[in-house]
Amino acid sequence: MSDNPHAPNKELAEAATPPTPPTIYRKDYRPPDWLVPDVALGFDLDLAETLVQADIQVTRNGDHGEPLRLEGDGLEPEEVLVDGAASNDWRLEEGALILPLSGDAHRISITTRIQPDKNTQLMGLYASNDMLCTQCEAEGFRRITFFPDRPDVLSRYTVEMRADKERFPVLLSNGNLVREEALEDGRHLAEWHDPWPKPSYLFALVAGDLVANRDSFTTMSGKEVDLAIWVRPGTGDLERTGHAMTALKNSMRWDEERYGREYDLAVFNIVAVSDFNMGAMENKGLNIFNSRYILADPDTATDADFDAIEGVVAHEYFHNWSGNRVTCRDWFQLSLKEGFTVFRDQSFSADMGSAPVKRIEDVRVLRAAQFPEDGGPLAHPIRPDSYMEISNFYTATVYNKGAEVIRMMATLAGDDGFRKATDLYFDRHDGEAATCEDFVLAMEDGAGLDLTVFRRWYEQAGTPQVTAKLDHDPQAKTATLTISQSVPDTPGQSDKQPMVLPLKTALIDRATGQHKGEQLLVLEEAEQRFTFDGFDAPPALSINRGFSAPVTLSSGQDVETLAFLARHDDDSFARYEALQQLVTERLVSEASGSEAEVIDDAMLAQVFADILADDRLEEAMRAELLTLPSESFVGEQMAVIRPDRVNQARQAMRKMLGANLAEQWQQHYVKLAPSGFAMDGAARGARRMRGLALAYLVAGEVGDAAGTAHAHFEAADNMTDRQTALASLAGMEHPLREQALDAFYTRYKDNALVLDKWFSLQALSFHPDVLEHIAALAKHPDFTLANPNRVRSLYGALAGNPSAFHHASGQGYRMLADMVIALDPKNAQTAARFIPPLGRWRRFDEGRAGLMRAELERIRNVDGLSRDTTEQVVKSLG
Ligand code: 0A1
Ligand code: ZN
Repeated sequence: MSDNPHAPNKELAEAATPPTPPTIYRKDYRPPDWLVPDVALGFDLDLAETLVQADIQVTRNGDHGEPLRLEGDGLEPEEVLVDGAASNDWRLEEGALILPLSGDAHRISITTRIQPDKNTQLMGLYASNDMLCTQCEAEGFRRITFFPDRPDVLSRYTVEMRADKERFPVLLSNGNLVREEALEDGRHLAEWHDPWPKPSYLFALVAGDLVANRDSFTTMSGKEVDLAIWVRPGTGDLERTGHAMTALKNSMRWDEERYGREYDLAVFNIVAVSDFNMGAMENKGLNIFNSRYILADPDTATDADFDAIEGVVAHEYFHNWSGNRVTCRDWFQLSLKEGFTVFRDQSFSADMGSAPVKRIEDVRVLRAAQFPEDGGPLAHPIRPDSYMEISNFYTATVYNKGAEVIRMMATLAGDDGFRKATDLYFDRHDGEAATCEDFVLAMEDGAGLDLTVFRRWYEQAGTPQVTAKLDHDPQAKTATLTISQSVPDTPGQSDKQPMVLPLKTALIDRATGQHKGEQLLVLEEAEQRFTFDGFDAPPALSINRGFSAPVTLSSGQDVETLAFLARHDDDSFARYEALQQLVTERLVSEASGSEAEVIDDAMLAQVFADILADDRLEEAMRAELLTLPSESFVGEQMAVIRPDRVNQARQAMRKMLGANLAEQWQQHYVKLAPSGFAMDGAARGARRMRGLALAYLVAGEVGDAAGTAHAHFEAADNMTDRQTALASLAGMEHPLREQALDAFYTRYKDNALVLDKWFSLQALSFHPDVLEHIAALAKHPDFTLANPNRVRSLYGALAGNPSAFHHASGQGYRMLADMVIALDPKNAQTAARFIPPLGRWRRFDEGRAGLMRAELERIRNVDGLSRDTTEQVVKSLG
């Protein structure tokens, strides 16, 4: 404190801003001082109190005199033994236990006591529906016992679990079950051993009253694997595990066929839990899932839910090799396992269903979640250079852009080269904690590539902006393509280098709709020219086909050319893209009042009509093509986002298309009416297209729209149809709205996952009173901050509904901030995930930007704000 009487104001202001957590840098990585080859854990499990005994063998790693540092978070050791003798020669430092050791190898035994049912953070050991389960990635293991909780310390685990047999009849951990015994006082014991050395973040246990869907799988070398998916008894959940089991077996076979990777234990267990911060977790041999990614039947889950389950089950299974057998050296390398595994699950889903549709969906997700992140205050490279809280880096950049980076390498390598490279990567690093650089080296050595320049994808954040211009020379009969790129500045990074961009390209003859073959153009410089011979007339440019590079591309082609591509491009992604571009340019121009030349109503309706009449199209692809870009995506294309104007323009376009093409929508609606329920691709495609037709009929106010939607709702024999109809009704000012919502609630009030949908679809609606609805839902007896799925169902939808969130009153921002402040002390990880929408404030008009900033500042000033939320808020304020 200063003595100067005039100074306190500034000092008070400084004192009032809570401290910023320290930053951890990638460049500071040092190998661990101590290794832990073997771990024996003993648990006396109970909801209120669990006793943990950890016996760890430690060995000095290299020649140094550093003490043993065992991380801890909220733990007090009850007893510390060194080689069996009690020790007092230890201290706690920032929660960690520091223990000086004289020799090079010791056995350390530590007893801790934890309270699972008080663990609202859902990290470490916690209770969910009277079941005990764990979540250790990234740094949850240190909430269970003191340990070198970092991914480059790999240990063999033996786990002895003891618990009351009646309340916890099922005891699961990683690896294989080696012993089961009855104990006194109604207790029992199970011992598990995992022969594969693993980092502590892959440790897991589950104890509870559970039932299993059991199956088996024979691996490519003929080994039998017992499979089980565990759920709560008496809930109807067991009957909802069939799809996940099929997905698991398909994943196991696919990884053998496509990557030569075989499963490596005699059992594979999956447990579904209701309270989970993320989607699922790949713990060795014991995957733990958010129940929404396991449970499905046609009555309670949509076709999209079925797809998500297939993808997440595959994702977690594929981690057994890309993540577990080869793990990460440190958390900066997270994309090593996540980007690669997302790429693997995307390829799997593409093989299981329609590859072109899957590609469009993956790009939609990337554009909705990752592009805004890359263009905002939280932008970071796929391999970040620093963090305050690692939980904040499970991002769309690390996952989805990371997958795009792997995809580009796969494109450059070709199928055979890529397989050689992944074989080399797995063989070279099996049992190791590797780096992104190791992966790139394996790509270079295995596929014979030089990725020197390509490595910039790991270093530079920001979405490259690409411009392509096609010039035609009628004399020389050549077409010349000039492509240029620039990578925008992002926090802490400016003056960036050009990236390597593999751009699949075709030049399409406008008369025949044909081209002479797709070419892979690889752009490496800021600007490059490519000349093509043999063009009497200017061709149409089909570029970045299949979205071969994750960039924003403007080709400056006129409306006629884009409309031609939307009708004729033989690459479905490029076809989709052409129509998206036509629509987006029109909406942006309307919302920003620009004079640009854009498609008019008649021409747009004609393109839609032609696509509606194109009988070569699969229904799922037709629906994909005819789905308008989201309000958020359109807003992102504006210099200053005007959410209300985007909403008006988009709604007007839906109405115009609905009304002008009423007959065609009606025809499809009738033609696609099912004769019975089916789950095959064609039936699902038809459901989707019919749902889209309904949405356009409603938007166009064709006939009795509410009556049609309500009839659809009433007739539905599956959740896809029911939800589509209810989403339309939820946006209407009509008595049938309440009637349908009430009916849905009454029918599903005991199914938490379906109730989540009930919350979401009301909060996502186009209803004029949506904000009041959300405020009322936040007070609904079924709303709770204790369950992350429920929080996301309401507040994720609020943040995802621009009309509600960006309401000019600022009420949307306030509601979100109120929730973050209430949730942060209970569950920091989940709370912090709601900051990025507020962090987008710079992109909006002054009024909204000010209101958003004010909410960030209000959150920032909360006493005792978590490290998770502080990091996101501080960076968002900039
Ligand atoms: N590795 C998991 C994601 C995950 C990360 C952190 C968690 O903590 C709550 C949970 C899961 C995956 O990629 O599926
Ligand atoms: Zn993952």
